[in-house]
Amino acid sequence: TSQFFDWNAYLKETSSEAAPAFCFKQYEEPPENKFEPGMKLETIDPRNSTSTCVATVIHKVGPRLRLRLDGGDNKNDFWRLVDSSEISVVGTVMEKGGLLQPPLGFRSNASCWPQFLQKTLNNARMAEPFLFVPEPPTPPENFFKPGQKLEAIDRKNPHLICAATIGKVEDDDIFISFDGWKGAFDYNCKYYSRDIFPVGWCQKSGHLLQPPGHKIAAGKNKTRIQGGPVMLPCGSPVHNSNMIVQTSSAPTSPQVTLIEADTSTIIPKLETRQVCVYVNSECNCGPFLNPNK
Ligand code: MLZ
Repeated sequence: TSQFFDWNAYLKETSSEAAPAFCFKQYEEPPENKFEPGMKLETIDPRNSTSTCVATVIHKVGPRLRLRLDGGDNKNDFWRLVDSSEISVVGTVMEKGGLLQPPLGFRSNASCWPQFLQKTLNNARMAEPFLFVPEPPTPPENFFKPGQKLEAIDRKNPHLICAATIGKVEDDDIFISFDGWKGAFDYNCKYYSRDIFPVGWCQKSGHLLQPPGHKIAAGKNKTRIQGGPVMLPCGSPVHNSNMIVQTSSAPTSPQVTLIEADTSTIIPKLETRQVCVYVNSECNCGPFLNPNK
């Protein structure tokens, strides 16, 4: 089970405790996900909460579904749990006397919507009612305490669930801070948010958990290396949009340390990890590095 983040060791290392499961609006056992890519369902348009739209399952990970609104674009996919109250069988809104609406940014003229809808639903594979799991109960009050650890969706990268800590707790609100990321991804939410999970949820549900980040202050040599050194051919462009490269100041050894690389966008399902890159000082460093450093 070495593929899983060792929460026990981390809790010890940080002398902290996990937020107890009863704090969360999640089932103790993550629900089964029997949806399949291609199936259609009804959901609230996340960018326009007054519209109920048709969506297609694009992908599934553990109890989560990646959804795309029919008639919309492919840049606004979003994720829902199989036990979300925001998804239902196609036909639900009509039963209640409502209508299926075009998504915000519907790709053609609004007058084409009825035709588009008919076409998208014709011969579609509908997600059957038994696939939808009722929403778990809401805990009676906010039981979270500052300092407790949890697993939380990174709302800027919603495919990721990461190690996090409860910050300020006030009334129904809690502050979620992501371990090792210097506040860049932190947010406030309700204690009954569906975006937060107890420690161990990812492992139980077969979802990847992002371990704490290791942002390193510039100029300090505090790199914690998870992966082994990677040898690159001389002059390799060790720079792309997913990497931050830091050169060491020692003039005799132009060592380059790649302090952060999100491999998830290059190789899906790999964790964000740190890699150390050594550049041969005898040769040309390529177009992306300053040879005088
Ligand atoms: N590669 C991205 C993702 C970071 C994810 C952090 N999650 C708390 C970045 O470095 O910005």
